Amino acid sequence: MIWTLVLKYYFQYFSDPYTSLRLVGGSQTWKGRVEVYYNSQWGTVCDDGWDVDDAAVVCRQMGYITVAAEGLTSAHFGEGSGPIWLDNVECNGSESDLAECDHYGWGDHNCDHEEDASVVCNGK
Ligand SMILES: [Ca+2]
Ligand SMILES: [Ca+2]
Ligand SMILES: [Ca+2]
Repeated sequence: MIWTLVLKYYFQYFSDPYTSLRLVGGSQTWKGRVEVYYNSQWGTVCDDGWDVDDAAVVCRQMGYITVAAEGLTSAHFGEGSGPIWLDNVECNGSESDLAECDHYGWGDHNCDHEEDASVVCNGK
């Protein structure tokens, strides 16, 4: 019984390679290019289908308020490098984690870095 619980927590916390988000290239901490840490590597999000609902999830996940969250396209805060982890992200806006939203699958995309997605959260 206890081992079932231990295993459950082990898999919950250590087997999920998705860990966190950061915003890069903005003049304030609450805006920038969205970068996702997955499989020990920072990567970007493609702008295909990127909209305010997706931006709201990023802002909420990072602890910013989501009113007036904006999703920006076409590498608004500059192009990232490394893998493009997410494409065609479809959040309904209420998810607590970007990884809960529908998308093509980690690393599966038809984009390049000039399509990197960004957000502007509404300050703190
Ligand atoms: Ca695009
Ligand atoms: Ca979307
Ligand atoms: Ca796409």
